[in-house]
Amino acid sequence: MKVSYINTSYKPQKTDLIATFYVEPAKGISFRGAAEKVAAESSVGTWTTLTTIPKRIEKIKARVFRLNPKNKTIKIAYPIELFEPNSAPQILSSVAGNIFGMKAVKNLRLVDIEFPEKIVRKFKGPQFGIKRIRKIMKIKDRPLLASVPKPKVGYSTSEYGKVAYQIWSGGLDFVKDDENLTNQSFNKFEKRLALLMKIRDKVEKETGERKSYFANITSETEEMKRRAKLVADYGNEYVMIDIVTAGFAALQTMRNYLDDLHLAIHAHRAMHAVFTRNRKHGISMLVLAKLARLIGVDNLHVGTVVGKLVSPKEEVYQLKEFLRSEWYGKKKTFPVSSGGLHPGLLPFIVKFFGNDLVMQIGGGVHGHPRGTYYGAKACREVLEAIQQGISLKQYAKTHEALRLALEKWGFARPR
Ligand code: CAP
Ligand code: MG
Repeated sequence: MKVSYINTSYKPQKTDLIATFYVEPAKGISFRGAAEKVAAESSVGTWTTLTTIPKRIEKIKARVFRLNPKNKTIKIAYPIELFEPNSAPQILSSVAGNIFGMKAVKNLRLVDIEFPEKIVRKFKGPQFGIKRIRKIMKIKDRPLLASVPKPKVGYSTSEYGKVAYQIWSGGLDFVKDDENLTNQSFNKFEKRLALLMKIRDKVEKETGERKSYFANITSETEEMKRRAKLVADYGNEYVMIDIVTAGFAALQTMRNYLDDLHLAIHAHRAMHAVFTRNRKHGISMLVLAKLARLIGVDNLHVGTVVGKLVSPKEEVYQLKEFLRSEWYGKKKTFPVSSGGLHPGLLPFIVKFFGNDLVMQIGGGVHGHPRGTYYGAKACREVLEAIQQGISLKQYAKTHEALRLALEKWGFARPR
């Protein structure tokens, strides 16, 4: 019995999940044929007609309701009954599962998912959001600043502590563990946490400013829970999770677990470029950002446009707009701009993003000719100059840290 999946007169229901795909059919397969197969394989069908088909199929099958052969995009409506509405893994196994491996497509990219309100409300979303984070950090309206000690892995715990002291006392708000720094033999998680919390207290006293730590708890989920508990016991505000390598089920578990610990999530997206970078195949960063905010991260890395990692302007624009948009009552997520930034590039970033932003500057702080403290100071001096409407060149005349940073990097965009 043949089930058909293309119905261009279908009007999507309010409760449907709508996916937009870029589809390049394989040789010998028509665009419609490929669209039909994507809808079948991502909902109820398989490669051949079947002898028995339950009546329910007509109700819950996916429907291709829009086809645009010119720009090779299709829109598919998925009835909500196809999903376990609060399971990110199951939703992805449907609309982002087998279809990428089908021989019927040469390339396939999941460009966007429009989640129905009924599904969005099943997820927690960010625990704090931009407004509450600003209150906690006592930072009213300027961008927030972070730095990762570099080299990204290699410092002993005590060496790491020294760099952290310079980051915080130089004027930055957050010290961030790098994505692959977790619990190495030479820098154990618990020791690093204990030391940084002591240093954080010292610098808060010295500067009168709130300081916090994106402690990378990424690990097997039970271990992440244990580490999160330790972070909460010290009264730190954040944990950091590499959400792609940890996985969406783990992120959901941790989002639930962190509720009682009142810990915000800084989401690192290491490994995302495996599937987001190729504009013809994979899953867009917008879909990843929607899943991250849906499950509930407070900060999410979104790229820089001008830094060392590929992050196209229109993509970063779309991400920052979504993360800070009204979305069925979900709190707003801080976009994090990071990757090849240095003081000379910060004015572009602030202009592009506005103030509701976390900027992470690693090499651009620790490569400062006078070292980390001055690198951190130079970043704060940039924000002062922007606040006062003074050009960096002008401000550098009376601010040594900034002058030396501009001397080394100028306004160069790294490759
Ligand atoms: C940046 C970084 C971040 C990248 C991640 C790094 O360091 O710590 O992980 O920004 O990319 O390890 O490269 P630098 P994205 O500041 O020294 O470049 O933010 O695009 O997810
Ligand atoms: Mg990193």
